[in-house]
Amino acid sequence: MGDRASNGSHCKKALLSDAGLFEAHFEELVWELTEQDLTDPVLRDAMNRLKEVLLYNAPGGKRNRGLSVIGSLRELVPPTKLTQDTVQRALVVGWCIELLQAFFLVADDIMDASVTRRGRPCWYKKDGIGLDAINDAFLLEASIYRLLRRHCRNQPYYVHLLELFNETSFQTELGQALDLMTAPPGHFDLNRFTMERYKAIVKYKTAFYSFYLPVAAAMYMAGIKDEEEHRNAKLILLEMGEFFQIQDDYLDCYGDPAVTGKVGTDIQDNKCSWLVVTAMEVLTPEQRTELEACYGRHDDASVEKVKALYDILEMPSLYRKYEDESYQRLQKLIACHAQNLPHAVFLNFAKKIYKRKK
Ligand code: DMA
Ligand code: MG
Ligand code: MG
Ligand code: MG
Repeated sequence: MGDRASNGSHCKKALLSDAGLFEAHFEELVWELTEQDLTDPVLRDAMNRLKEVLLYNAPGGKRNRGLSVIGSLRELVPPTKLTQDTVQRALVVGWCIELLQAFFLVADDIMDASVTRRGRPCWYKKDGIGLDAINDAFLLEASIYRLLRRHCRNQPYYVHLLELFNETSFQTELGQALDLMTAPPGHFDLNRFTMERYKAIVKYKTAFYSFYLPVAAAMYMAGIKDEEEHRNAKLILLEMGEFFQIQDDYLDCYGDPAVTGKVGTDIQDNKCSWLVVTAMEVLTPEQRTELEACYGRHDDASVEKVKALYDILEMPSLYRKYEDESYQRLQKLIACHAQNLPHAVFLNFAKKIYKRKK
């Protein structure tokens, strides 16, 4: 198995799109992580477990985050300067972001008591897994740093990437902390659902890791370290990230589980979702009393009452209005703040998320 990079596979890979290349690379990374170096025979069972965890939890997503590392790098570096090795490394860094996402999702599904993810049972819901999934999440996180070390250790941007992944993980964990403490089970006080709180939660739990991280990684790989450039990119990307989570919240209630791959839990979980925060802004006092009596409850009748109220308040049309406004805002931000960075870095990303159904 040691000699995988045969000429044959290189020829085949030359014909693949970035998405195809990205996909094709995964198996090799799993092999590296589980078979190549830690060969102590006493670890065999643990390594088999890691392999199973990687195969179940890393693939199967939309890949927006992972693919945008190579996508952004192609906008930042002229094709003649983009070596085969650099492309390979961008694919690895992209997979590191997908692993970070898998790490967060395995834990998030336990904390949110979710049932399905990507059209299959959540990992912790699988027979015989349960809370052992907590350690599996740690393994997914550790895998990131093993890959970065193996593939990028000699690159001038290695320390930048390490700091970026560390900082972004911390920001996401702070966001998850805010998300969880704003959804205390059994507390039915709607006052905590403010737009200000909402924006803080989504900026930290979603926007940094989903939007700034992949583009910032590509910028460091392209040798762009300037703080002002990063600040500008962040401004645009965090706006996109906020909208992305608003979509996620909308789809939690209005999405088709057959398309999103997950069944919503935000109402039952008492979450500070965009829907409840926006509803709070337009409710009558009577409707507010009704919402307070049903939100955060697990029985189907209560959940249905909340959904009926959302329909009466015309949340789908408020959402579509918000989507249009957000898109306009984003175009302006790109025009004003992209400065030296190619607009395509941001526009490519925007194209993938606006009007999404999953
Ligand atoms: C997701 O928030 C945030 C992270 C860091 C995983 P969420 O719980 O709304 O996500 P999902 O709807 O995918 O469970
Ligand atoms: Mg969740
Ligand atoms: Mg969550
Ligand atoms: Mg959600």
